[in-house]
Amino acid sequence: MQLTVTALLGLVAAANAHGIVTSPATRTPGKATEAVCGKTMVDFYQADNTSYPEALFRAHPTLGSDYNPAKCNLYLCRGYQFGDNTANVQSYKTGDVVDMSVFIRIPHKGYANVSVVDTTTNSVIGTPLISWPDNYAATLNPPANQTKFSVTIPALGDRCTTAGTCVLQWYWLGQGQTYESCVDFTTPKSMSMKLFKA
Ligand SMILES: *[C@@H]1O[C@H](CO)[C@@H](O)[C@H](O)[C@H]1NC(C)=O
Ligand SMILES: *[C@@H]1O[C@H](CO)[C@@H](O)[C@H](O)[C@H]1NC(C)=O
Ligand SMILES: *[C@@H]1O[C@H](CO)[C@@H](O)[C@H](O)[C@H]1NC(C)=O
Ligand SMILES: [Cu+2]
Repeated sequence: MQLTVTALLGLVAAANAHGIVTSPATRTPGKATEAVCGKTMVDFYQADNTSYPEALFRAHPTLGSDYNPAKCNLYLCRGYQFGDNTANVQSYKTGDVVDMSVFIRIPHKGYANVSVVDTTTNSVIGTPLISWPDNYAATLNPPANQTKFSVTIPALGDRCTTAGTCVLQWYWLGQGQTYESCVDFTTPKSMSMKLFKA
């Protein structure tokens, strides 16, 4: 059987990549991501959405002039931009329990967590909502509670009222490979106390 070079590269990429959040819906790359991360990056993740930046750089040591590292942080939501994901914004409120599912294709013992991240500053708001300090995805069939779990939305004040600002980010670092998946969400604006006094 004849395999084209492209098909072979596809197989290698598929065999190399290991994880993604499958539910709730996570950011995917499109035109807005291409505008700041470049076409090579978008093609790479569209071919295998479980891949990771270390593999991207191994395959493409220089990403080309359409990659703008000042605007494309490959370690925040894999670099995927909100502009491609405006139709996938969840509405949560403090105390909501969010069920999450993760697909792990290949194990890599490491640590992982899910945090609320302010994407404008790439900073974690508060502390991780759940974390696995040292034994995440260590075996081919990891404990069910590493791939199906829930997190509770904390009090966020008014920091997450604008779509695109806040994500629930799943972050996994296993054997030098970093994986992120981001769920965009908003919480409602808190009512001003003045409303009650009037
Ligand atoms: C990832 O890619 C697979 C295969 O193309 C597709 O079935 C799946 O829906 C994608 N998942 C996400 C979260 O984009
Ligand atoms: C996850 O499940 C394992 C057993 O498979 C158990 O030992 C562990 O305590 C559970 N962890 C949590 C956080 O529930
Ligand atoms: C979450 O885990 C990643 C690695 O998996 C780590 O780099 C990061 O510091 C952790 N975040 C927090 C807030 O602990
Ligand atoms: Cu690996």
